[in-house]
Amino acid sequence: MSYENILVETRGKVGLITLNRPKVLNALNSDLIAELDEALNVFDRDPEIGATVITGSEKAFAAGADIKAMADYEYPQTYMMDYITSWDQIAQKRKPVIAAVAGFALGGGCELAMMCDFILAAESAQFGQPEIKLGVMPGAGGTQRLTRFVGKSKAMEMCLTGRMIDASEAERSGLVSRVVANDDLVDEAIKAAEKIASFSTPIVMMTKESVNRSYEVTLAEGIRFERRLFHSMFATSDQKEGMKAFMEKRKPEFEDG
Ligand code: CO8
Repeated sequence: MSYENILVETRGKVGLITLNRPKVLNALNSDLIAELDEALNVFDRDPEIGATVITGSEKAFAAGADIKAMADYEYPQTYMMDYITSWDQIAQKRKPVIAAVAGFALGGGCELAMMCDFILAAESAQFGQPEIKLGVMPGAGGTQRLTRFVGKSKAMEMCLTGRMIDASEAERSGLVSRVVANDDLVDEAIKAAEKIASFSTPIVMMTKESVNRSYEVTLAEGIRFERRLFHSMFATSDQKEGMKAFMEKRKPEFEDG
Protein backbone atom coordinates (compact mmCIF):
# COMPACT_ATOMS: atom_id res chain seq x y z
CA MET A 1 0.00 0.00 0.00
CA SER A 2 1.31 3.47 -0.79
CA TYR A 3 0.66 6.13 1.81
CA GLU A 4 -0.34 9.74 1.22
CA ASN A 5 -0.84 11.00 4.78
CA ILE A 6 1.98 9.29 6.65
CA LEU A 7 5.65 8.48 6.09
CA VAL A 8 6.72 4.96 6.97
CA GLU A 9 10.25 3.70 7.47
CA THR A 10 12.16 1.14 9.49
CA ARG A 11 15.24 1.69 11.64
CA GLY A 12 16.61 -1.79 12.31
CA LYS A 13 13.97 -3.57 14.37
CA VAL A 14 11.95 -0.38 14.91
CA GLY A 15 9.10 0.91 12.76
CA LEU A 16 8.84 4.70 12.46
CA ILE A 17 5.62 6.35 11.31
CA THR A 18 5.48 10.13 10.80
CA LEU A 19 2.08 11.80 10.48
CA ASN A 20 2.38 13.96 7.40
CA ARG A 21 -0.34 16.54 6.77
CA PRO A 22 1.81 19.56 7.64
CA LYS A 23 -0.50 22.20 6.11
CA VAL A 24 -3.25 21.33 8.60
CA LEU A 25 -1.01 20.49 11.59
CA ASN A 26 -1.56 16.76 10.99
CA ALA A 27 -5.32 17.01 11.43
CA LEU A 28 -6.67 13.47 11.46
CA ASN A 29 -9.11 12.25 8.82
CA SER A 30 -10.36 8.78 7.99
CA ASP A 31 -7.78 8.30 5.24
CA LEU A 32 -4.89 9.09 7.58
CA ILE A 33 -6.24 6.78 10.28
CA ALA A 34 -6.77 3.97 7.73
CA GLU A 35 -3.18 4.35 6.54
CA LEU A 36 -1.88 4.43 10.10
CA ASP A 37 -3.89 1.32 10.96
CA GLU A 38 -2.54 -0.50 7.90
CA ALA A 39 1.09 0.50 8.59
CA LEU A 40 0.80 -0.64 12.21
CA ASN A 41 -0.74 -3.94 11.09
CA VAL A 42 2.16 -4.50 8.70
CA PHE A 43 4.65 -3.90 11.53
CA ASP A 44 2.61 -6.10 13.89
CA ARG A 45 2.88 -8.97 11.39
CA ASP A 46 6.56 -8.41 10.57
CA PRO A 47 8.77 -10.74 12.66
CA GLU A 48 11.71 -8.36 12.12
CA ILE A 49 9.94 -5.47 13.92
CA GLY A 50 9.83 -5.32 17.71
CA ALA A 51 8.23 -1.91 18.39
CA THR A 52 6.94 1.16 16.55
CA VAL A 53 7.22 4.91 17.10
CA ILE A 54 4.52 7.31 15.90
CA THR A 55 5.52 10.96 15.66
CA GLY A 56 4.36 14.18 14.02
CA SER A 57 6.14 17.41 13.18
CA GLU A 58 7.96 19.90 15.41
CA LYS A 59 4.84 22.07 15.49
CA ALA A 60 2.19 19.41 15.92
CA PHE A 61 1.85 15.75 16.72
CA ALA A 62 -1.76 16.24 15.58
CA ALA A 63 -4.11 19.18 16.13
CA GLY A 64 -7.16 16.94 16.35
CA ALA A 65 -9.70 15.45 14.03
CA ASP A 66 -10.03 17.34 10.76
CA ILE A 67 -12.64 19.94 11.62
CA LYS A 68 -13.22 20.90 7.99
CA ALA A 69 -13.93 17.25 7.09
CA MET A 70 -16.53 16.72 9.83
CA ALA A 71 -18.15 20.17 10.11
CA ASP A 72 -21.10 19.31 7.85
CA TYR A 73 -21.78 15.78 9.06
CA GLU A 74 -25.36 15.03 10.14
CA TYR A 75 -26.31 12.70 12.98
CA PRO A 76 -27.66 9.77 10.85
CA GLN A 77 -24.47 9.86 8.79
CA THR A 78 -22.18 9.67 11.84
CA TYR A 79 -24.35 6.90 13.30
CA MET A 80 -24.61 4.89 10.08
CA MET A 81 -20.87 5.01 9.33
CA ASP A 82 -20.12 4.55 13.05
CA TYR A 83 -17.84 7.57 12.84
CA ILE A 84 -14.55 7.15 14.76
CA THR A 85 -15.25 3.62 16.06
CA SER A 86 -12.71 2.08 13.69
CA TRP A 87 -10.09 4.65 14.81
CA ASP A 88 -9.82 2.78 18.09
CA GLN A 89 -8.14 -0.08 16.18
CA ILE A 90 -4.92 1.89 16.71
CA ALA A 91 -5.15 0.92 20.40
CA GLN A 92 -5.51 -2.78 19.59
CA LYS A 93 -2.03 -3.47 18.19
CA ARG A 94 -0.14 -6.31 19.85
CA LYS A 95 3.43 -5.00 19.65
CA PRO A 96 4.39 -1.85 21.58
CA VAL A 97 3.67 1.54 20.03
CA ILE A 98 5.31 4.68 21.42
CA ALA A 99 3.93 8.18 20.76
CA ALA A 100 6.72 10.77 20.37
CA VAL A 101 4.91 14.09 20.81
CA ALA A 102 6.21 17.56 19.97
CA GLY A 103 3.99 20.63 19.67
CA PHE A 104 0.21 20.32 19.72
CA ALA A 105 -1.53 17.07 20.65
CA LEU A 106 -5.10 18.30 20.75
CA GLY A 107 -8.48 16.59 20.63
CA GLY A 108 -8.10 13.46 18.51
CA GLY A 109 -4.33 14.11 18.52
CA CYS A 110 -4.21 13.76 22.30
CA GLU A 111 -6.53 10.75 22.03
CA LEU A 112 -4.31 9.14 19.42
CA ALA A 113 -1.24 9.62 21.65
CA MET A 114 -3.15 8.02 24.53
CA MET A 115 -4.01 5.00 22.34
CA CYS A 116 -0.27 4.30 22.19
CA ASP A 117 1.46 2.34 24.96
CA PHE A 118 3.36 5.29 26.32
CA ILE A 119 4.02 8.89 25.41
CA LEU A 120 7.41 10.57 25.25
CA ALA A 121 7.05 14.35 25.14
CA ALA A 122 9.35 17.02 23.77
CA GLU A 123 9.60 20.19 25.89
CA SER A 124 7.41 21.90 23.27
CA ALA A 125 4.52 19.44 23.68
CA GLN A 126 1.07 20.74 24.57
CA PHE A 127 -1.84 18.44 25.31
CA GLY A 128 -5.50 19.33 25.36
CA GLN A 129 -9.09 18.25 24.73
CA PRO A 130 -10.52 21.49 23.28
CA GLU A 131 -13.61 19.87 21.68
CA ILE A 132 -15.91 21.75 24.08
CA LYS A 133 -14.98 24.96 22.24
CA LEU A 134 -16.35 23.43 19.03
CA GLY A 135 -19.66 22.45 20.55
CA VAL A 136 -18.77 18.78 20.96
CA MET A 137 -16.93 16.55 23.42
CA PRO A 138 -13.99 14.16 22.97
CA GLY A 139 -15.08 11.25 20.78
CA ALA A 140 -12.12 8.89 20.58
CA GLY A 141 -11.65 7.97 24.20
CA GLY A 142 -10.60 11.35 25.62
CA THR A 143 -13.04 11.39 28.52
CA GLN A 144 -12.10 7.81 29.40
CA ARG A 145 -8.37 7.44 28.78
CA LEU A 146 -7.41 10.94 29.95
CA THR A 147 -9.27 10.36 33.22
CA ARG A 148 -7.36 7.13 33.80
CA PHE A 149 -4.05 8.88 33.08
CA VAL A 150 -4.42 12.13 35.02
CA GLY A 151 -7.34 11.51 37.40
CA LYS A 152 -10.82 13.00 37.52
CA SER A 153 -10.06 16.55 38.58
CA LYS A 154 -7.54 17.40 35.88
CA ALA A 155 -9.38 15.44 33.17
CA MET A 156 -12.62 17.21 34.08
CA GLU A 157 -10.94 20.62 33.96
CA MET A 158 -9.26 19.88 30.63
CA CYS A 159 -12.42 18.51 28.99
CA LEU A 160 -14.75 21.17 30.41
CA THR A 161 -12.57 24.25 29.86
CA GLY A 162 -10.35 23.14 26.97
CA ARG A 163 -7.26 24.22 28.92
CA MET A 164 -4.03 22.87 27.45
CA ILE A 165 -1.25 21.48 29.62
CA ASP A 166 2.43 21.73 28.78
CA ALA A 167 4.98 18.91 28.81
CA SER A 168 6.05 19.34 32.42
CA GLU A 169 2.46 19.40 33.72
CA ALA A 170 1.77 16.34 31.55
CA GLU A 171 4.74 14.56 33.12
CA ARG A 172 3.75 15.58 36.67
CA SER A 173 0.24 14.26 36.13
CA GLY A 174 1.27 10.93 34.61
CA LEU A 175 0.13 11.55 31.04
CA VAL A 176 3.65 11.15 29.62
CA SER A 177 6.43 8.84 30.74
CA ARG A 178 9.11 11.54 30.43
CA VAL A 179 10.07 14.83 28.80
CA VAL A 180 13.10 15.19 26.55
CA ALA A 181 14.76 18.08 24.71
CA ASN A 182 12.97 19.01 21.49
CA ASP A 183 15.90 17.98 19.30
CA ASP A 184 16.23 14.60 20.99
CA LEU A 185 12.60 13.50 20.80
CA VAL A 186 12.65 11.06 17.89
CA ASP A 187 16.10 9.67 18.77
CA GLU A 188 15.02 9.05 22.37
CA ALA A 189 11.79 7.38 21.23
CA ILE A 190 13.70 5.18 18.80
CA LYS A 191 16.21 4.31 21.53
CA ALA A 192 13.37 3.21 23.81
CA ALA A 193 11.81 1.21 20.95
CA GLU A 194 15.20 -0.40 20.17
CA LYS A 195 15.53 -1.41 23.81
CA ILE A 196 12.09 -3.05 23.70
CA ALA A 197 12.91 -4.70 20.36
CA SER A 198 16.09 -6.20 21.84
CA PHE A 199 14.00 -8.34 24.22
CA SER A 200 11.94 -11.42 23.44
CA THR A 201 9.03 -10.27 21.26
CA PRO A 202 6.47 -12.77 22.62
CA ILE A 203 7.41 -11.85 26.19
CA VAL A 204 7.15 -8.13 25.34
CA MET A 205 3.73 -8.72 23.76
CA MET A 206 2.46 -10.63 26.79
CA THR A 207 3.74 -7.89 29.10
CA LYS A 208 1.86 -5.26 27.08
CA GLU A 209 -1.28 -7.40 27.12
CA SER A 210 -1.05 -7.82 30.87
CA VAL A 211 -0.56 -4.11 31.64
CA ASN A 212 -3.49 -3.24 29.36
CA ARG A 213 -5.64 -5.85 31.10
CA SER A 214 -5.36 -3.81 34.30
CA TYR A 215 -7.64 -1.19 32.71
CA GLU A 216 -10.42 -3.65 32.08
CA VAL A 217 -10.76 -6.05 35.00
CA THR A 218 -10.71 -6.09 38.79
CA LEU A 219 -7.37 -6.30 40.62
CA ALA A 220 -7.96 -9.96 41.56
CA GLU A 221 -8.84 -10.89 37.94
CA GLY A 222 -5.88 -8.93 36.63
CA ILE A 223 -3.45 -10.62 38.97
CA ARG A 224 -4.83 -14.04 38.02
CA PHE A 225 -4.37 -13.13 34.34
CA GLU A 226 -0.81 -11.93 35.01
CA ARG A 227 0.01 -15.15 36.89
CA ARG A 228 -1.26 -17.35 34.02
CA LEU A 229 0.89 -15.46 31.51
CA PHE A 230 3.85 -15.50 33.88
CA HIS A 231 3.60 -19.30 34.29
CA SER A 232 3.32 -19.74 30.52
CA MET A 233 6.65 -17.98 30.04
CA PHE A 234 8.42 -21.01 31.50
CA ALA A 235 7.40 -22.84 28.32
CA THR A 236 9.53 -20.48 26.21
CA SER A 237 13.14 -20.91 25.15
CA ASP A 238 13.62 -17.18 25.78
CA GLN A 239 12.97 -17.64 29.51
CA LYS A 240 15.60 -20.40 29.57
CA GLU A 241 18.05 -18.25 27.61
CA GLY A 242 17.42 -15.07 29.64
CA MET A 243 18.01 -16.71 32.99
CA LYS A 244 20.91 -18.87 31.77
CA ALA A 245 22.64 -15.79 30.32
CA PHE A 246 22.24 -13.98 33.66
CA MET A 247 23.90 -16.87 35.50
CA GLU A 248 26.67 -17.09 32.90
CA LYS A 249 27.19 -13.30 33.13
CA ARG A 250 26.64 -12.72 29.40
CA LYS A 251 24.08 -10.93 27.21
CA PRO A 252 21.06 -13.10 26.36
CA GLU A 253 20.37 -13.99 22.76
CA PHE A 254 16.61 -14.14 22.48
CA GLU A 255 15.16 -15.95 19.51
CA ASP A 256 11.48 -15.09 20.04
CA GLY A 257 10.69 -18.64 21.00
N1 CO8 B 1 -8.72 20.39 11.60
C1 CO8 B 1 -8.56 20.98 10.40
N2 CO8 B 1 -7.63 21.93 10.16
C2 CO8 B 1 -6.85 22.32 11.19
C3 CO8 B 1 -6.98 21.76 12.47
C4 CO8 B 1 -7.96 20.75 12.67
N3 CO8 B 1 -8.14 20.12 13.83
N4 CO8 B 1 -6.07 22.36 13.29
C5 CO8 B 1 -5.40 23.25 12.53
N5 CO8 B 1 -5.87 23.23 11.26
C6 CO8 B 1 -5.42 24.05 10.14
C7 CO8 B 1 -5.89 25.49 10.25
O1 CO8 B 1 -7.20 25.62 9.79
C8 CO8 B 1 -4.86 26.18 9.40
O2 CO8 B 1 -5.22 25.98 8.04
P1 CO8 B 1 -5.24 27.27 7.05
O3 CO8 B 1 -3.81 27.68 6.97
O4 CO8 B 1 -5.78 26.71 5.76
O5 CO8 B 1 -6.10 28.28 7.69
C9 CO8 B 1 -3.58 25.40 9.61
O6 CO8 B 1 -4.00 24.13 10.16
C10 CO8 B 1 -2.66 26.05 10.63
O7 CO8 B 1 -3.42 26.29 11.81
P2 CO8 B 1 -3.48 27.73 12.54
O8 CO8 B 1 -3.28 28.82 11.54
O9 CO8 B 1 -4.74 27.75 13.34
O10 CO8 B 1 -2.18 27.62 13.45
P3 CO8 B 1 -1.94 28.38 14.86
O11 CO8 B 1 -0.52 28.12 15.19
O12 CO8 B 1 -2.43 29.77 14.80
O13 CO8 B 1 -2.90 27.59 15.92
C11 CO8 B 1 -3.83 25.64 16.96
C12 CO8 B 1 -2.62 26.25 16.22
C13 CO8 B 1 -3.99 26.27 18.34
C14 CO8 B 1 -3.57 24.15 17.11
C15 CO8 B 1 -5.13 25.88 16.14
O14 CO8 B 1 -4.89 25.45 14.80
C16 CO8 B 1 -6.32 25.12 16.65
O15 CO8 B 1 -6.94 25.52 17.63
N6 CO8 B 1 -6.71 24.00 15.97
C17 CO8 B 1 -7.86 23.23 16.32
C18 CO8 B 1 -7.63 22.39 17.55
C19 CO8 B 1 -8.88 21.62 17.92
O16 CO8 B 1 -9.93 22.18 18.20
N7 CO8 B 1 -8.79 20.27 17.91
C20 CO8 B 1 -9.89 19.40 18.23
C21 CO8 B 1 -10.60 19.00 16.99
S1 CO8 B 1 -12.10 18.07 17.33
C22 CO8 B 1 -11.55 16.50 17.64
O17 CO8 B 1 -10.38 16.21 17.59
C23 CO8 B 1 -12.60 15.49 17.96
C24 CO8 B 1 -12.00 14.13 18.26
C25 CO8 B 1 -12.55 13.10 17.39
C26 CO8 B 1 -11.83 11.79 17.48
C27 CO8 B 1 -10.50 11.71 16.74
C28 CO8 B 1 -9.96 10.29 16.74
C29 CO8 B 1 -8.45 10.15 16.63
